[in-house]
Amino acid sequence: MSRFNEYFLMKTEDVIDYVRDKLNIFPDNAQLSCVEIGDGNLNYVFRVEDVETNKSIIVKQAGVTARISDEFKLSPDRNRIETEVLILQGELAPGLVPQVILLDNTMSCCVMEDLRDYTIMRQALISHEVFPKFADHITTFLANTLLLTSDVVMDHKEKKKLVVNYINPELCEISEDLVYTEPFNDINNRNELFEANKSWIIENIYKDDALRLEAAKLKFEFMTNTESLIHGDLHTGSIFINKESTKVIDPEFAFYGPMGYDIGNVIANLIFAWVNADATINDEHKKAEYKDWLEKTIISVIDLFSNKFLDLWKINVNDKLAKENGFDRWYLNRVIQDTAGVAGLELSRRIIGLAKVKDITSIEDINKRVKAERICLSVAKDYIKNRSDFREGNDFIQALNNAERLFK
Ligand code: SR1
Ligand code: MG
Repeated sequence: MSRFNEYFLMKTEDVIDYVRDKLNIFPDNAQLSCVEIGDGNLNYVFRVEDVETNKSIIVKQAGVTARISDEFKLSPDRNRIETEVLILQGELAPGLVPQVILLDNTMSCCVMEDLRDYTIMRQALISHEVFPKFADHITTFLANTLLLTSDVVMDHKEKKKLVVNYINPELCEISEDLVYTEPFNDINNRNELFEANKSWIIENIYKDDALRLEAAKLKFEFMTNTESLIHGDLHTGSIFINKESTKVIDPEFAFYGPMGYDIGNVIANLIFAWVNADATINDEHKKAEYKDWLEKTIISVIDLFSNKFLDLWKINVNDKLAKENGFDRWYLNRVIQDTAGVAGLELSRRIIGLAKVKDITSIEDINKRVKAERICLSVAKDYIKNRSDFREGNDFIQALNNAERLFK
């Protein structure tokens, strides 16, 4: 009887046995090595390699608590959700997610292709690399996975079955708390403010009742709008990239929620890269060039998404009433407004809350980090409070440039 018939959290030696037991990928006599390479907040990620041929695969296992803290008790069922969603997204957006090799619900783990020729996008952006094809790739991913899983396109009963299959209460609760509730007052006592910005945040964020009211509206949109099967955590740490190709990974927060949640996360994380560049590139010409590429990318993410969404709508819409003239644009406008709101929430929570991003924490100069955080929080307030004014990519950049001017 296999020792992998009952769940336990594996160590590297176990993972080698596991791969030999479950898969026929490596020859019986192959010498295998295994290292844990995960740097996310929740799971354990192992690379298993044939030492002789360098052929490798990834084994990802979910624990019963988050890797970042035992405070978060989490069902390992998130591994099933992640793997099933990867398979579905691979059908809807071919080539834009990694290949799944195995799903094992008993061990709460999955095996997938090793993306060795790729870098985690956050790291690459911090190193100021450009990816000219990113906007095109990510907008295909967003438009396809979001619109094609919605009621606009799907048979409504089939869609409801997916809503049930992807109920993800524990991971949703993390987002409800960390993204929506906690950044706007320290209600759970978990926020981690950068000391030099503490009083500014208390004055400009915690004391802004109108901002909290808008966050409340967005929170209940997130909790009640079963619009599309969303990725649920689409930051630049969930993207593997190189010059030619983009792969979206880690959809363990996936559930049926509002489309704008995914698009807003992409926008906010490009803005983190923008403030990082502003703070860390010394050569003024290179700084301007890199910020300009990021601005153009942000504009393209919104505008290409909108074009692809409307094109896909024309071909795929099935609901009879959704074919009504003008409904597509009305619907899209709502998604873009929600995108602005979510971008503002993500910008706020990564600075105020406990789950930080390296783009900000790696800024060593205190004054430059203060400025970077204040730009993010100022544009965040604009996105959240005035979200109904946001229609096009340019609107997002104008708000960013307005926020930058406040701290010149
Ligand atoms: C306790 S988990 C903290 C954060 O890490 C994940 O990547 C999500 O973004 C979550 O909010
Ligand atoms: Mg993740």
